[in-house]
Amino acid sequence: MELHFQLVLAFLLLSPCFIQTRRIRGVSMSYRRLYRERKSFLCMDGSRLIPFVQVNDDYCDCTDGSDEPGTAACPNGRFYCMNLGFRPHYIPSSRVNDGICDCCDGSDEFSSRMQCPDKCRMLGQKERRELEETMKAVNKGLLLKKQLIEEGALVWQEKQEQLKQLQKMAEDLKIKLEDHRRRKLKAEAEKEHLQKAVMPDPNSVEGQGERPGQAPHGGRPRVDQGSVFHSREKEGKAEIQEQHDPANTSPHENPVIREAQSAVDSAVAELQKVEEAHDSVQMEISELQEKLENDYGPEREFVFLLSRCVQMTVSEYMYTLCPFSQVTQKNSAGLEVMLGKWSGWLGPPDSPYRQMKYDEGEACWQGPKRSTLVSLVCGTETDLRSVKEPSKCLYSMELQTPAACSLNTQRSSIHNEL
Ligand code: MAN
Repeated sequence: MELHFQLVLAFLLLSPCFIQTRRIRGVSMSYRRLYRERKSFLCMDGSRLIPFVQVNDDYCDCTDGSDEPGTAACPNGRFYCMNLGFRPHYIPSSRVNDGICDCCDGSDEFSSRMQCPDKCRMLGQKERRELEETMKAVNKGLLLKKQLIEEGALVWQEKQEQLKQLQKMAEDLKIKLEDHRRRKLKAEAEKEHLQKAVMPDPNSVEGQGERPGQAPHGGRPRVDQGSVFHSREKEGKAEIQEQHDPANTSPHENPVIREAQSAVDSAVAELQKVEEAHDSVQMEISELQEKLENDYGPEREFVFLLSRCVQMTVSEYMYTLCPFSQVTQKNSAGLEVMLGKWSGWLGPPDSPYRQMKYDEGEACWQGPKRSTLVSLVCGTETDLRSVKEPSKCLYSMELQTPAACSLNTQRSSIHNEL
């Protein structure tokens, strides 16, 4: 019985079918046609023609390693893992029978002490389940993205209206500004006129040679126009004096001039207020215009982010990302540091919206100015997924949002599986 079994085994081992299986081990289906047991084998680089028995005989004959795909004989050989039920792939031939399971079907350890069970089906099932989850998430993300695009359209409209209002305000303020400039000039002219009326002509002979504050030839003393500092007592006296003898009163003690000066002062103050309001409206306009000029994606899918800031706490720091604006970091003592201002999209040319750059942040001690790279990934929520500082003062964030979902995300996931 035992002898019979040994004979069957010997027959099987020597049968051409077995030899072929052994010879073509580690070869993909598409290359199998090059490994034909009844013919000689031509090295794939065309360098040598060898008898087929020399294929996978554990001796390297071809310089490209193509005669030994199933052994570790050639340093540049590669072994094909069929991995049925999962993904086929190549491993370097040096890993064949090295005691480590590389192929999930265990085919690379065909004559080693290592027992490699076939895990491909299980891995394939796991990956397909994960893929289904991803696809569900992407599909959900794509639906949510539609809502975000609508939300973004409203934000866009609001911003446009805000811009119109600001521009109207700026126009009104400009008119007001001109009006206040005129008022100031008028007040100044009135004051000058009144001053001239109570003061002698400085160009007259009488006024020549006079020193500041000195009375020209017994005339009224000249006082610096800017100084209107009097004691109340003095003021009272001056008013009385003027009532009796206006010619004896200094121009600044003269209530009419004082009134004219205060009219000038208030005109100046009013003008200043309007100028400040105009400047701040102009500043808001240019900030808003700059925002509206940004690229928010082909469907303006990222506009909604203008009205959102996202936060994440990592160890002692709280990070805040206000998209298209800035990134900050607050420590536990409440000290806030700027990690970068919006600079632009930085993704690769085929998907530029995959990365945002924020730079020109607060300078790092003995280091560069802080800057942050934000990677956008498809997710069903808009939130920070991670924040890291891979090197000192250079930060990286992962922002998940449905706005980053695309059919490509779906396709690339499917593509991975094949
Ligand atoms: C602060 C933080 C850190 C940074 C150091 C650099 O502590 O901004 O993220 O690494 O400064 O000195």
